[in-house]
Amino acid sequence: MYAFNGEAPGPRFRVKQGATFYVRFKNGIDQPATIHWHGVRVKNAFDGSPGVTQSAVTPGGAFVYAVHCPDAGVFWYHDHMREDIVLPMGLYGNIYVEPTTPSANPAPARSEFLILSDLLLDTDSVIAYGKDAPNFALMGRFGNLLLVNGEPRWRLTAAAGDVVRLMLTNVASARTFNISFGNAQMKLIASDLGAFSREVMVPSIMIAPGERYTVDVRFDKPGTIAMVNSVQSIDHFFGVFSADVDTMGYVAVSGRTSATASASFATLHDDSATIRDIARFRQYFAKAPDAELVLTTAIRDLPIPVMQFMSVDTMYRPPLEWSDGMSDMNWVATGKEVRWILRDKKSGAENMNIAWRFKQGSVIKVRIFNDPSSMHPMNHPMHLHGERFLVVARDGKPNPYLVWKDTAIIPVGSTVDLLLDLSNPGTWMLHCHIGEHIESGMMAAIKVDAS
Ligand SMILES: [Cu+2]
Repeated sequence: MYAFNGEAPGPRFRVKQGATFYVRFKNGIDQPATIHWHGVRVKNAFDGSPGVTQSAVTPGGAFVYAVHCPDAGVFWYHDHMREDIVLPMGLYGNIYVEPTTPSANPAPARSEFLILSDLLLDTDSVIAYGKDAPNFALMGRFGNLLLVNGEPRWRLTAAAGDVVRLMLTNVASARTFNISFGNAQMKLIASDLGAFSREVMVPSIMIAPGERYTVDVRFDKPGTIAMVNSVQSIDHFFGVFSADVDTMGYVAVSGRTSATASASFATLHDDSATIRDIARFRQYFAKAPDAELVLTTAIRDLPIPVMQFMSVDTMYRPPLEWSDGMSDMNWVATGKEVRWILRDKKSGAENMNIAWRFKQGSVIKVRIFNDPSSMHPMNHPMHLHGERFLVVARDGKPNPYLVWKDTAIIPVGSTVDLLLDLSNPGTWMLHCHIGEHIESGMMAAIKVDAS
């Protein structure tokens, strides 16, 4: 594995909102690297975007990052070079930014950070990565070993009645997780950059690569409760689904009485600070899109049987790719044959040729359409650096669950409206967070001019 300071996941940073911390980064691995502070609205020069905000730090080289944290929440940092390799291989860690004004809503006494990832192994080793370009370039690399905080068997102990706050971060290259804890009740509290405007009970928590979610979970009865990833696998040829459940860990709930039982668990609180903050943007919710993106792909030179298979008109295209249902074809496809594309609907420009330019302080609606008729459609978790956005509508329907985000999943065939709060000047990457997709071209840069 690769590691930060010998640890995978890397050390967790814990700072107060408004603080700036400095990181002296020395590259001790065998390939160029940069560090990106995912979700943190840092100064552009310290964003760690290779070729955009800095040149990659060569092996043996160094760079000092000043990481200013204006927003409270759960963030993460990772190497931004060859993400198809460095994400599964361990170059990630959490940043927790404590709010300066604590929420009026009570938090449970206990909290845990859960970093979700996966690793693709054969009997004795990690399956090799592509040298010059990623392999598994179609759906991305789905691991066959699921990890929580780098461990295959996560463990937690609790007392009956305990409410535990879990802060989840998905650092997997391609996998979207759907997490639940037996029948334990779960309340959704926060996501990427702070609290939801209103808490909501959820049966499970779906989390795409790059996203964070905070949930309160109540463990009512004594016993052993499995933490599971519960998804639907798909046979692409026949369009047949099958249930797929993986146990990622266990919570041992003892019969002793909880010392921390939270009486307010059943209450769904409003977060007045978030509501006030978002209220300023409501006037823009219904405006026409300022810019539109289409997500698609271009594929060439794959073996003929693979091309024939993928061109079958009746091949089933699921809105979400939960697992790798066609791994042989996926493995053989590399970033040389597959090009993933963000296309500006108006100009037709693609990826780094998209030259969007806005003024600092503008509020921009970007409509993203994930084209289901492309050669190989797939869900894409889109991530914007250095700014924040609201998902205001999905397929024309207003989204009632408002929270500030930096990453949002765009299912196949869906149209998603993002409202961007462009408060931070600089040139910021907008890209798919699937490691194999960004390394196969699926990125653009947005220029925000200082006002
Ligand atoms: Cu993608």
